[in-house]
Amino acid sequence: MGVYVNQAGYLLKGEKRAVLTSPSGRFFLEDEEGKEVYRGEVREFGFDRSSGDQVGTADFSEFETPGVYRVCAEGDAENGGVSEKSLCFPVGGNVYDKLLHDLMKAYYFLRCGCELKPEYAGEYVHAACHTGYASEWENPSVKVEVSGGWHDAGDYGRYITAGACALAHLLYAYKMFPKTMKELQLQIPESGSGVPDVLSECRVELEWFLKMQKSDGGVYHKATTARHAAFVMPEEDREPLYVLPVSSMATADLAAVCALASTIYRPYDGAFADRLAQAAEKSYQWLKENPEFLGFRNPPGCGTGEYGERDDLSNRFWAAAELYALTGEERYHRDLEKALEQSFPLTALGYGEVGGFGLLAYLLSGRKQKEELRERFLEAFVKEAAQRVRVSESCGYGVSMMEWEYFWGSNMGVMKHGMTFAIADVLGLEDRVRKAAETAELPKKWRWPGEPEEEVVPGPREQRGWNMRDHAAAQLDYLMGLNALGISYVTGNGERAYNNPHLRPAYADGIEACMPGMVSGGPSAHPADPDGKRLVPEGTPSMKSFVDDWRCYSLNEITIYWNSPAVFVTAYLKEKAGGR
Ligand code: 9MR
Ligand code: ZN
Repeated sequence: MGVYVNQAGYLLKGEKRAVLTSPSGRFFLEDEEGKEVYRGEVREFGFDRSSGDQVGTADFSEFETPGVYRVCAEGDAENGGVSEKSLCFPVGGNVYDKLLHDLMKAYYFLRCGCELKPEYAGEYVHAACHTGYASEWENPSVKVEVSGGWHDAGDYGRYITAGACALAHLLYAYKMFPKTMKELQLQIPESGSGVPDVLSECRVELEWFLKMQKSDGGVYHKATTARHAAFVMPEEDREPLYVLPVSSMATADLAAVCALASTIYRPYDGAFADRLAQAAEKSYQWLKENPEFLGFRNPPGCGTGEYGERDDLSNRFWAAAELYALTGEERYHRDLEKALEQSFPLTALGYGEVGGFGLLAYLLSGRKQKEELRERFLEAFVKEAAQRVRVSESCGYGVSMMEWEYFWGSNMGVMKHGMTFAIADVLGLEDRVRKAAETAELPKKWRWPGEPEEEVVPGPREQRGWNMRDHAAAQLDYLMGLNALGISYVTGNGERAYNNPHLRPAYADGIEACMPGMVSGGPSAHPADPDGKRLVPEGTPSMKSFVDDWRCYSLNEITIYWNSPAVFVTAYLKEKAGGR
């Protein structure tokens, strides 16, 4: 039997729950001295498909006394009344401070091209890495200086579309939750300069973006070695570096992100804001001159991340929307409207599909908006959030994931749904979402090619009546341990946090504890690496298909765009709570 909680803790106001795999009976809350401080009845949910368990909820939302507690399930007389206890967790107004700090500080640990010094990195130091010139893959005599930015993930590659996604999450978090994001102190080399640390950290990636732009505005898709390095420290990876050919996705994403960043950095550094705006316009010009989709496939001999896409429709839309937000010029408005004539997912917040960023750009621009467009975008977020409410009501853990949605990097899915709830709240759509959720339908099962259709029998549904904030919080609860394995998926955060990511420096530095703040990709019902397949037996329920093993890249890697939606959701909850 398990009693699962958010190991980072619970804010004073709002939903507080534990999930129990003994679905009925009574529970109580015990303080650090073992004294009972609250008592309640377990609310039975029934069979939860993602975990394969019968589950129930211990709801202690009304308990608002700061402290450190455990949830205890009262044992029955048959086993002598022995109770099962959860891990310890705090309740209080600042429980997410360390988490948010660590999630954002993780980017410092991923910096490339510079030394990580003990003043900022503690024991997780390393020498400057990947500082040599890179050769153009197709024309190696052309050398370019592209040092800097963040390592993408467990590997040492640097990829524009992945970086754009992470930057979009972080910069929109800054834009939408300014108090929290501005106050965040990261102890990085730029701290104390008068610029918020979050912006200093993001500038590291933006400066690298600017280096990846060619003189004609086209943007190299990525900068990597030919193959992923061995599990060595970054400065020991001395294979030749390459920049890979321009893609229209990378070019559009750079235009979008630089336009977005330009406005944000303007109050702190006008010259940098100008450089960003010029870069955005230049790449946009390239897009106009190259209207055809220019995709990306790894050329023979190159085995690093591909980040290929089937089209660039959402990327071009996003670029037009951000340039409209930046300049207010009608030509960009026309372009974004034109881009909408073709179909792509409007609310996506990923590294491939980026439409949702375009919607945010438009809705938050403060520029003249067409009423019908505005309404269409709002309605798109309403529909998406309502469907995600419906999904979370069908999960005993309150997670907005169908049992078949646990793929490689599932934690990003969970956090993106958290973002959707947060966005719906900020845009004032809560009532509309609640109403739409009553009749919303579950998403249609994604099928492997050739997989036969089967009748989907809807499982239990618990209409919890949560607001957007509570739905968003439930996604973070899951990440932080309120899941069927009772694991916190953020290193160094929570009593039982995973510790062995597929992350080269974390392995090669020989230090037992992983650097804090790294978000694992999380469970996948279809492990795509040999170790994962062996270590997670076939038939394991989705939510339990995880193993904390550094070899398993499809289950336990980290990436810059898995941390960033967690930053967004945590910052939202903190800003919304205002210290309570
Ligand atoms: O998340 C990506 C997954 O869906 C792909 O199947 C996989 C294989 O190409 O790549 C994953 O992305 C990785 C990228 O290629 C390189 N950096 C780390 C990314 C996360 O594992
Ligand atoms: Zn590096």
